[in-house]
Amino acid sequence: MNPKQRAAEAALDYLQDGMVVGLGTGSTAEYFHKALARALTDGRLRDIRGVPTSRPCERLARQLGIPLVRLADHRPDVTVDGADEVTPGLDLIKGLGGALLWEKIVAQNSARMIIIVDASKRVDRLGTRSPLPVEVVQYGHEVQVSFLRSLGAEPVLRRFEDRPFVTDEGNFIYDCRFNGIENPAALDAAIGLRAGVIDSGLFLGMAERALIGYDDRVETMSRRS
Ligand code: A5P
Repeated sequence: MNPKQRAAEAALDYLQDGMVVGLGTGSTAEYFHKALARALTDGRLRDIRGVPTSRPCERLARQLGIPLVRLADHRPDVTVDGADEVTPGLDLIKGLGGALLWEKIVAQNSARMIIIVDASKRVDRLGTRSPLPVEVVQYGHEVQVSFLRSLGAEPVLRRFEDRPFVTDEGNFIYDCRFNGIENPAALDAAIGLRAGVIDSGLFLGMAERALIGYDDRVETMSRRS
């Protein structure tokens, strides 16, 4: 079993019958959806309902037969999602899959958030391995380049098949390279104040636990309180 799948399957231990589960987006989350679908078929788990974090996730969950509900009607007991970087304090960068906004809305409205990653995602400092995705409205998006540079980033507009990548909410994404983010909380606050910038892939203080997959084991990290 590969490390992503190993971490994903370990997350089943945190589910109980009857739970509403936030379904993450990305390749590791897909392993989790498949494991969850198997557990529902073989009776290991019953009456689980999912809240998807992207359109692709919603499509896959439907194909797998995982019952879905709306976030507006059901707050998840737990969200299980992947990440692009995880620090020892369980701060995260997410969003290389383009779903950061729905992912953050679902995670903020879940009682718990469990992260599933392979060991390559571990970092001592955010912004050292992955760019930080920043979602912006399309109107005047070019003016955000100088703003993002003023924060210490080198932003690149994300493209897909020769066009700007468009998120599920119809926005664009700038992938922002930092040489390590010195003060993630200050960066998060600055991004939050800027008109036209919707949100970033900084998930600070949100994950309760991370399941780190290796070739032969899963390591559990819990947030220091
Ligand atoms: C999706 O928008 C992301 O936040 C993913 O959860 C993250 O990019 C991890 O993806 P993988 O599991 O594919 O590495």
